[in-house]
Amino acid sequence: MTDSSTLNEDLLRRFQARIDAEQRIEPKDWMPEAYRRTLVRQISQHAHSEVIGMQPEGNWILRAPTLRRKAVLLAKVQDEGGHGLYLYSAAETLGVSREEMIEALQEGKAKYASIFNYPTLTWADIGAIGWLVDGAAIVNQISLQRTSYGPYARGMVRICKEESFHQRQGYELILALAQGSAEQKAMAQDALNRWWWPSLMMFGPHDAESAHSAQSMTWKIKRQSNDELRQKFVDQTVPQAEFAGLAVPDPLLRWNEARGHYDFGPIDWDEFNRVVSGNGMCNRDRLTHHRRAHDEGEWVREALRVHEERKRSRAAQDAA
Ligand code: FAQ
Repeated sequence: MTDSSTLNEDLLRRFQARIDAEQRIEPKDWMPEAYRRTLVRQISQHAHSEVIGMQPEGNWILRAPTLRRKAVLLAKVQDEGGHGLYLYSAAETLGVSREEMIEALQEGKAKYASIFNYPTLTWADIGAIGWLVDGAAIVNQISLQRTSYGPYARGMVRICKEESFHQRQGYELILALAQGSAEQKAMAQDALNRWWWPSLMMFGPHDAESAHSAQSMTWKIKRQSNDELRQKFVDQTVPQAEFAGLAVPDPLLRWNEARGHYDFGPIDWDEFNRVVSGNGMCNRDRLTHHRRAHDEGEWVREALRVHEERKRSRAAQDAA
């Protein structure tokens, strides 16, 4: 055995021992290249999801029915942009630049959550996104607050606090519709019908089909599996639907006394794969809009570059 492979094995052993001892990994610590790559993949895809996720709701800001609803929605959409920024910053600590991540998104090389490729057709969809999409996101993100990489875990703590407000405003909106006129209740039911299954898909493929889960669990990047988190979401959301007087669109859904959980019907993985591979209802629109907004912001990036250059040259002159 060569000296370098002994050294590498020793580093790997110490790295895993730190993880097993619940010590956080920080940017300057040694880490295996595959750990770094897995984090860049997951954190950047998470960031892209937050930013692309602004589009379906942004679509309704000008059509919010009251000033109060408009202020809430505006704040929520801005929060999502902020989450994207924390997450891009966390990924940058792993040696990847913002430009590289944006390029990967725009070239279709990096994914974002499939759910944001569904359209927001009615005002009730805004309630459904907060209640179900943020509700699913928060179940996953609470678990990620204890992820092994320090900057990602700390970002999640703040994000979870904001996500909790997002979920509540969505459920409150849905409740108002469900308790309103027959037409409003039907609108809330229709939104639940369309967003329920895509929300369950947010947790990713079943554990047995999940390419990255086993390694990510060993590294404690993921603390709970896709199926465990999905079950948690179903268990907490079904009583909320019942309280609102809405029916979850799953004929196989029933409480299983022996398991202490709800059983639910099969997920349409063909639909999931179709949407993830770029052929959902809104994939092309989402990326076109992102490219346009990014191009329109070029003057801001240019102004920042020039400002930084001037600051540097002034500092150099002062030092001379
Ligand atoms: N959509 O082996 P796994 C939000 C991909 S934030 C698209 O299980 P992993 C807030 C996966 O990337 C929502 N692709 O992968 C908000 C991988 O592809 P790759 C985002 C998906 O990473 C609310 C392949 O399938 N949250 O909503 C999806 O171990 C309202 C194999 O899957 C996060 O990103 C999917 N649903 O587990 C914003 C949380 N699921 O990379 C605005 C952080 C799986 O090999 C409005 N991420 N894939 O090409 C995670 O926890 C994990 O990455 C999972 C997937 C659980 C998503």
